[in-house]
Amino acid sequence: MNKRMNFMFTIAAIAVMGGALFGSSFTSQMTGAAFSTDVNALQKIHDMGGLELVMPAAFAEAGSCDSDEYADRTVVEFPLTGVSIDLPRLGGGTFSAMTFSEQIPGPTLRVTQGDVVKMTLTVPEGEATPHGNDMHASQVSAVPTFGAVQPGTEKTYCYIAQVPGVYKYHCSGVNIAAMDQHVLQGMYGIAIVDPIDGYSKLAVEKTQVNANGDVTRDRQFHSGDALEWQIQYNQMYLTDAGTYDATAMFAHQTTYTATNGQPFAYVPNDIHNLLNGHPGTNIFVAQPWNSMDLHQYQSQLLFTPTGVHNRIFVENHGNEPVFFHIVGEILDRVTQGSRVQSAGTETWLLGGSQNMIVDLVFDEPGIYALVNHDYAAIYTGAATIFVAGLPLPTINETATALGVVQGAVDTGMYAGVLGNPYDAIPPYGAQSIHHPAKNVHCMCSDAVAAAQAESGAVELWVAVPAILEAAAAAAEE
Ligand SMILES: [Cu+2]
Repeated sequence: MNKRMNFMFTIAAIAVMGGALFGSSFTSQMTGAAFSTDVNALQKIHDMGGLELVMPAAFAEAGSCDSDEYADRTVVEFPLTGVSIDLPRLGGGTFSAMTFSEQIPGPTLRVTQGDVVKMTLTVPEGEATPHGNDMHASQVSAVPTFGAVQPGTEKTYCYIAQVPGVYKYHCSGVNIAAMDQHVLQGMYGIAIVDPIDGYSKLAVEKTQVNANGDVTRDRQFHSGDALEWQIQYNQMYLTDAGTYDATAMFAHQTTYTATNGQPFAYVPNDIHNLLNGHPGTNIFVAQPWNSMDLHQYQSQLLFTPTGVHNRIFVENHGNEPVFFHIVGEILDRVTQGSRVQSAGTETWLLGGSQNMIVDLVFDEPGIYALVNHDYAAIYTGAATIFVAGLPLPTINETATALGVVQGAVDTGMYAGVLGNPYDAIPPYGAQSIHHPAKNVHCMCSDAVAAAQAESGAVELWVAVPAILEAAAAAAEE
């Protein structure tokens, strides 16, 4: 069996397993052929365009938005577009991305527990393939709700977000055929469901020496309000031409590990080199997206003050586990759904399609690397740099010389001057501490980047050279 045949067989086998799971009438037609190498039977599935399940008429109403249960609840609309575009890949060139609304990950939905989500997926005319949307925050019949939406059409379904937490949403492919390709090439995102009674205050474990000279516990409490982040992991499997490499996927041979759609999305770059007073000199070893010409794709840093409650929404969309660890820090609390799973822990494990909320306070100014502590993941893209406080003296001096340091000093972090990357920040909720500024950053089309700028995010590739030029001119006078 050649590679391509092997690939087609496996896809078909998965499709049939999915059918068995859904108890479809189609599965019974396939009994006996499902796991054989009967290519004719497999060809039949392919010709059918995946699983076109025959459902009883009553099921056709699943996910309807016309329900008495929805009266008196807040309805939150969540429109998405399923569209294929080319996006840049690490090391140059592009890859054949599949996206929700021209960005990877797709837009983040944020609702409060008990809200109704009204999700509409539009697939434009001319799109090469149908798409679907499986929202893990819902509890509805998967069939036909998550089924394929044909090009030139749209589909809406509704559900009540009953359980708080972080939830993946992802393309369900063409009735689950080619779902792997659609998700791994970019069709994924998250829904955040805030708890109806809010986020709890955070207890951080400390010790102190009391008046008698005894070392005692000194638990410190922070309010439920927090500076918030979103970090989503996935694998990328690419051929040299930038197309999806199914053979690599089945062998679990990761090309890159994407953090919010981009390997090494949050590490230093040209801008930080310039502000560090050494243009052209890397202040870190790994700076793979290192040119202001890369615009929204240039990597950025995550800035946070010390002593502040951070809340990180984490989702593992991928095929590999995530061993979530922050070098130099301890995770003060880990929550899944409405349950605290751990407090004061070094690393927390997320399997595929699993999520958590990490609460932590950075104690000392410095550089902290958030990693998937799987070495294959770290070196293929799962390294994210948090800069806590104002630990880079040269940047402080440069910013002072430019007259822009006050913003950093006032906020206790460089985001006061540089902003934090747009795509690392979820939509604000009732208990969000707002970031002082955002900068334009995403694995997205120019149109999405322009929309970020329009909403007030700073285009650093425009702003920083302008500031430096003005400073140089002022120095000459
Ligand atoms: Cu799709």
